[in-house]
Amino acid sequence: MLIKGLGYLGIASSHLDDWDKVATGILGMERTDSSRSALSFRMDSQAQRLSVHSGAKEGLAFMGWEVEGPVALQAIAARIEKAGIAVQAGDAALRDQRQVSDLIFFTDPDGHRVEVFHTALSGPAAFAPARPISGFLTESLGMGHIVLNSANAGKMLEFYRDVLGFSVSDYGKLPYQLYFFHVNGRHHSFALVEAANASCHHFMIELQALDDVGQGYDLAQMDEGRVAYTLGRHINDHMFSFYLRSPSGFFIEYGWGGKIIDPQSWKPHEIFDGPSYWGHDRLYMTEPQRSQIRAITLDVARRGLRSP
Ligand code: MBD
Ligand code: FE
Repeated sequence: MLIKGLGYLGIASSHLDDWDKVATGILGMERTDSSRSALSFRMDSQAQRLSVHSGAKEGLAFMGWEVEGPVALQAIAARIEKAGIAVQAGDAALRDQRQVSDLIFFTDPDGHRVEVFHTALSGPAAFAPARPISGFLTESLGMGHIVLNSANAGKMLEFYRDVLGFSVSDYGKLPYQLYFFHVNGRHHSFALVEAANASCHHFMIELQALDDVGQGYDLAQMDEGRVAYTLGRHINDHMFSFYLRSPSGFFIEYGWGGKIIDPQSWKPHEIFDGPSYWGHDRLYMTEPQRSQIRAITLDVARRGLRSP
């Protein structure tokens, strides 16, 4: 696999103060220098994992996917160009903004800005979380996962699988199409959900301890309207998590205990049993929508399904 992980994410927002409060106060990320009219957050030894800059177009601004080095960066650029998509090289100013040695960027079939980089710079000191969490699970697994809504899920699937080389982990067809992809041992680093419009559904960051998630849940619950999905556990990646509403409207999944797969032997398969073994009640939905999903989850429980 040329791409080896989700390296960083960028958000455009007109709510920088809220982003600062959520990212540090609830998530426990470390805010670094914010003198560039943008907020920058660390999650580990890497200098920057999440950046939020002020912008009118609220939402996901870019994804940064990591490759091993300059040879892999050239190889992926050639594949993207061969697929008929224009690729641009990042200049010195962009390399500095992203804190990477080199990068390219282009637009995916849904119009999302995608960056591919090699060699993220390390921060000047050890990672210092803003609240006492045990830390984030990153390293060879990348920053976490990102899930995109798409009205073009078929086209997006072809691009990410056949051009970028992501591997399908599993997929669901009903009630709507869902595709999960891996690029390393994390069950999924990327997923597509069939929807009316292209946007970010959520990104997930994974904690090293279950109690980090529980303590984050307590903090999120003190913030009226912040919790979007209650605690629950996913069927495919076994993630124990809750979701909060980010200041940009999309969700952030805060998880622990996600499944690690062996990419060499993994075979993609269809999934049928809804998203969760239990929990993940979508507090933001209308009662009829919630009860429909609750019925699926209660049926899963009645059949005794659980993480092995
Ligand atoms: C996930 O991580 C997820 O976010 C959804 C919606 C379903 C399965 C696993
Ligand atoms: Fe998720």
